[in-house]
Amino acid sequence: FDKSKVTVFFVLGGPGAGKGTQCANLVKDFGFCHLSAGDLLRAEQNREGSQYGEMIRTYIREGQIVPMEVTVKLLENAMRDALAEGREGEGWADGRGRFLVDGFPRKMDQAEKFDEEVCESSLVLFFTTTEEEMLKRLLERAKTSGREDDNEESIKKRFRVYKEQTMPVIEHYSKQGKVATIDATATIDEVHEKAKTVVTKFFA
Ligand code: UP5
Ligand code: MG
Repeated sequence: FDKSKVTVFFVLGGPGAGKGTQCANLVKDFGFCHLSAGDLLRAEQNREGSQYGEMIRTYIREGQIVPMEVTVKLLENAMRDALAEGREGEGWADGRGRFLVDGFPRKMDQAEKFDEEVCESSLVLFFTTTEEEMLKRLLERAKTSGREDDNEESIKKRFRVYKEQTMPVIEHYSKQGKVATIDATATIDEVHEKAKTVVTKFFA
């Protein structure tokens, strides 16, 4: 697809920081197309005939990052489909499809590949809160989520991978001046207001 026709925001933050929740809110405000890398991987894991199903399941349970080729391809396909169907950005005014790419890139190799082969992001929304708060949220969600990685053991592994592999990605984009840090230690509505302000400024 034509890179000049899309605006991509990456959405990062630790496990349970509230990325998915806030993306859903921003979709309503700004007509983004929301693509969660984790959701795309879980869908691929469950897709009949997928050659990657078992591999994805193992990586996710261990909190490890699935080899980037798989995830980048899933995202690229999802973006192409959304553009073809006109799902990107109802209500967008600047003539460019708006995408929130949630939970990606979480490792430097993914970031480099996506920037080179798909497109460069315009902004990184970075939601931060304490590990204690994230653990509390994830254990609460575990009661109903059915996610195989919402258990204390997997969560601890996800925290470690986040610190070791994803924080360098955030530092990398910080140096490019692309990161907007949003304190996510507040109610969902309060965090939403902060995120909305950041995005409004960007489009102004
Ligand atoms: N909640 C949200 N905001 C709240 C607030 N302000 N106050 C109180 N509660 C709040 O929120 C989590 C829970 O907290 C919910 O119950 C919510 O109601 C509540 P959510 O919005 O779901 O948080 P989110 O940050 O999206 O958490 P998630 O668990 O999705 O984050 P992860 O980054 O861990 O998960 P993801 O799905 O992105 O990735 C899962 C796995 O996939 C990875 O560990 C990895 O193995 C794999 N993966 C890759 O390999 N490659 C990729 O590129 C991406 C993923
Ligand atoms: Mg999520």
